[in-house]
Amino acid sequence: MRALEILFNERGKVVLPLLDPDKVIGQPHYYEDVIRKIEPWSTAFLVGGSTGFSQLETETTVKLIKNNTNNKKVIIFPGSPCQVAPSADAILFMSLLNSTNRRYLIDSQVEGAILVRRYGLEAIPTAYIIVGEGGTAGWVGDAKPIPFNKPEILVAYSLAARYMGFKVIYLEAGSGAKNHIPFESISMVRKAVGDDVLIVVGGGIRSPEVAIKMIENGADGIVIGTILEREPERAIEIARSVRK
Ligand code: 1GP
Repeated sequence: MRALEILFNERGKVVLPLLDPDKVIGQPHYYEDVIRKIEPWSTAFLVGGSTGFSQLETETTVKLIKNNTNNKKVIIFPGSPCQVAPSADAILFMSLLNSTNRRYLIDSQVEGAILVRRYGLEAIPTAYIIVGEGGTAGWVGDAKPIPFNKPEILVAYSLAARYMGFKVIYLEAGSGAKNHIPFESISMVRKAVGDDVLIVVGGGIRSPEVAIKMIENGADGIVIGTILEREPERAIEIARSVRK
């Protein structure tokens, strides 16, 4: 089954643990254990990061996941075309819609497209939208982050994403963000875009309560990165609460 189909089949309980090659590479044994523990509660794995771009390290991380899981899809969440890795199953083929830099809107995609075809990766058309602080992704991606208190701007971007044919809308508050995407914003985006598009939310998710409320407000799934690195047991709790 294709990765996008799996995501749609699991909508409302999609859990995407995110592994950053830049961190995994330094302590592979620690992450092997983390991967094995979170696997039963995950839909698929994301691999990517905003710094230390390297195909070699991304590929090593993809393989580490493949070797420690049972048939879970590994999806690249690229910070750069250098993270297009041949052993992955799919890639969030993203445009950072609120970037002020055409590199993140289209140029990197043009560079990466050749590799995506060469390696036979499934491209998942994804609108990436940065809200609030935006973290490293916002800074590196030259984003003009949408203020938390301006959900109507987020709705306009999300509608544009839908009309442009994106299949996934990724609402990003930034890795390790103090504040996650507000519940009301998620609910407004869901009402605006209807059910044709998957809504994935990430950045600053640190508790089961928050994750569940995001789903109740219309998110199809969540991405967990920082909490998985720092407190894997807590990450598992979050994942379980969404999968119930
Ligand atoms: C970052 O949305 C992801 O791109 C995950 O965020 O690291 O805060 O979980 P966290």
